[in-house]
Amino acid sequence: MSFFPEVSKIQYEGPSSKNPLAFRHYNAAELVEGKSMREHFRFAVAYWHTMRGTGGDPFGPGCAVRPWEDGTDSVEMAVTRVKVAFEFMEKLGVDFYCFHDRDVAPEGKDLRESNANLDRVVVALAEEQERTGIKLLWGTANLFSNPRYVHGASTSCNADVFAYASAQVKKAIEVTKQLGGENYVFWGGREGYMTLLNTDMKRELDHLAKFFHLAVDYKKKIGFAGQFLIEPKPKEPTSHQYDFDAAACLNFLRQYGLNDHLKLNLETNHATLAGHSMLHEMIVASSAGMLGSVDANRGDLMLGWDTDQFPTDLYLTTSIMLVLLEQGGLAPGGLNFDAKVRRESFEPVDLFHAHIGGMDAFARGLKVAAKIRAEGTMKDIIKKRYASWDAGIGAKIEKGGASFEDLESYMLAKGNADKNVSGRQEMLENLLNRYIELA
Ligand code: XUL
Ligand code: CO
Repeated sequence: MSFFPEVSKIQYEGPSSKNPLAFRHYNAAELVEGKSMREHFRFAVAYWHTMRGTGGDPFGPGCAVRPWEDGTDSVEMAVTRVKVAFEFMEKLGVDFYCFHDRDVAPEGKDLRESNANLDRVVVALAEEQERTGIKLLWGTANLFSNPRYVHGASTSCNADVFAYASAQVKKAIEVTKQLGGENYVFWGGREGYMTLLNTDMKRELDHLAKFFHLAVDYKKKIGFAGQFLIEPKPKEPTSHQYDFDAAACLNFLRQYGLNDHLKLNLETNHATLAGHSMLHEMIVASSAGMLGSVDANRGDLMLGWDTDQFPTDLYLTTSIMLVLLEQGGLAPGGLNFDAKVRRESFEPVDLFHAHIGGMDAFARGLKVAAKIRAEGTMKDIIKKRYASWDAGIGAKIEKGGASFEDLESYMLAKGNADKNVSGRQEMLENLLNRYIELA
């Protein structure tokens, strides 16, 4: 039985194709810089959006047409949905998926029943992974939807909630390991505050760190070899989330001695909510050796919330791919489409259009980035911009061989600094446009 009878396996047809259900740039086996596109991207489908998104918003209920749904949240429905998900991923040709525990299996009346529900669905997931070869990029726990998490999970004022969250994460890590998950993600859904009038920030941060240390201990104990990742986001649902941005997360991890155990999972819409470009976040994380994975999406610059749209912007995908090529890839991380179709795009086929667009935008970004790197012009311009540091006084300062007194004597003798040269921003923007035209 097919859940998407109108769609067959999506093929690469090349840039001149006019078929909306074909790739024009993503060609899984094509080599770029000696590596196949499949290996570069490690694309993943986000189960929560693609399989559980209904299109509901604060002004109306979901209106997504999903013929396979029977209107229940039963375990049987969850098992059927696994088959839908894998047919979708097979036809799309992605190699990975990601889930929260509560996306794949319904929450029960208590922890015991929730764990049992999860176990039943994990059997179905394992079977489909085996049948298709599609793998789990990362698992995670939903520590934000149930009302018990109203004040947060590990940062809740209620110690019992911390205990519940720990038990839930313990199970989620076990299941991720069981399914061969290559990473495990922590996104602090409500780890933050709505008002400081009722918040002991220091105590909450200490608890957050305690929670991560417990997770790290358990990971070691059960021999889970996957990479732990923390996902920065500045706000929404709380007015201030503790994992604000890459820099705040790095500071937190270092302050609490966690930096050898977790890397970052960066998301474009979270970067822009923090007032940063994704490129900024990528460079902060990558230059610290802490960029682990990417949630690929985009926001809407007109709107101040997390719209989780599919990435289509070539400047964005080019900038992401430039950093990934520079750091030698993302594995064991990958590019997870943490993105949802718009409420108005309510037919099943829209899920294909959305992912095809995202994958093509990244393939094109990869080609542009590879071209930029092959020509080397942009890198040379940056290198030349810092030429004064390669010899003379610059080299001396970098090597630590110059004190304030030395620099004063140097400048007293010289009288004034050498003239500055133009930053050439517009010329560089034009150059970038040329590469986008060429690729
Ligand atoms: C929320 C978000 C999450 C995480 C996983 O904004 O990005 O879906 O990626 O919990
Ligand atoms: Co995300």
